[in-house]
Amino acid sequence: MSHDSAAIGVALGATRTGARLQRAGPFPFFKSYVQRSGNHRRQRAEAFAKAPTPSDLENAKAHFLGKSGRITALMKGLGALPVEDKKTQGAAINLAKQAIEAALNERRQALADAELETQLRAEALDVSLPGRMREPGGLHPVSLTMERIEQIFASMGFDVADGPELESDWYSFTALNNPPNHPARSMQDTFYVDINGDDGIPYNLRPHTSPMQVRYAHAHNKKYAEQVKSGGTLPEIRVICPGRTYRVDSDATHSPMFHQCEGLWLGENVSFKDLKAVFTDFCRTFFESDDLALRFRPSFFPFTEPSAEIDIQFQSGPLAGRWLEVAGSGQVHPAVVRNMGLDPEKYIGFAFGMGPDRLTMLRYGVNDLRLFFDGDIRFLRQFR
Ligand code: 2NL
Repeated sequence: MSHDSAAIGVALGATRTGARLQRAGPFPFFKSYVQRSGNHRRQRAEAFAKAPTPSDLENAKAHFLGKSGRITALMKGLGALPVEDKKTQGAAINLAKQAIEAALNERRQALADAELETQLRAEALDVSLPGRMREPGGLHPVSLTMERIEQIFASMGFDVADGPELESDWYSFTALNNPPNHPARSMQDTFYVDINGDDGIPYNLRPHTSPMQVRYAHAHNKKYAEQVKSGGTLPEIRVICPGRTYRVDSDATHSPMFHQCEGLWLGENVSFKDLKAVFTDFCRTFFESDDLALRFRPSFFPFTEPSAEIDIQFQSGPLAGRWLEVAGSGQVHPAVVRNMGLDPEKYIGFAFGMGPDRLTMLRYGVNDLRLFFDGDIRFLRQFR
């Protein structure tokens, strides 16, 4: 507003010149202009100052400087004046015009400033607010369990092996004493892909981690072949194989993708007693409880004979007294030992398979397996 008044001051100076000239001349047009010029100045000042938006301001400008604006009309009127007056009046009009333009620009700037001010206010940053922190990541609860299992078995001298999730029919089934068309294959009904293996049978998504133990045994034999050939003994095979596995199954307790961790201990004198000792030790360490009871319940698996389910029983806590199945196990079937490239008359041992998903549910009290695979951060962040 005060800037506008300053601009009007300039305009006043201009018209003062016009007024002096006016007194000397007999031209009613300019007389009336001078008489009204005070009003014009006020009107102009108000018209500009009141223009609330840039487009209103441009309309106000048209009122003075537009095609049929007042200044334009004055300019047109000049033509009728004598040459001397043309000069002086022309100069006066120009000064008035400049003053109008100055006032106009002043207002334009003020409106632009106000707009910028509003925008800055709207986009204001409160730099005193604490920043939005990126949450630290964490391991998935099942990964925590896998790492825990690996660490416990590693402390008992077991190697940890890894292998392909896409397997040949031989490694997934045949090598494990599960010949084509055997009804026991339906226990591990899995997914097949559109690519055939060398045997003409489609590759499968491994339904258990057992193929990895067979692969590990082959690699082990190869590694020590020279040593054995020159009269040495083959070191025992002690390995666990954790990983993703697949079966056609999906409900609250089964997921088409799940996890397994199998273990194998083969040597010249490895017995069921060793299985009991190793697995009891594992369970007590895993569940951090010394008064955990174990039960080996007779069962059937094609790759072990005899076979047993392993149940555990907590003596205290929310699950106390109930028998909970945690693993399958057994003495490795002689046919499987042979498929591993070893003489079943010489090598004997045990294998077991457990579900890290289920162990995670038991350890943390999770009641629906699907929570592990939904990817809901509200569930997962509880395990950090
Ligand atoms: C289960 C059953 C089991 C095995 C897995 C195995 C592997 C080889 C040879 C012999 Cl290479 N056996 N694995 C043995 C018995 C049971 O798992 O229900 N797991 C969750």
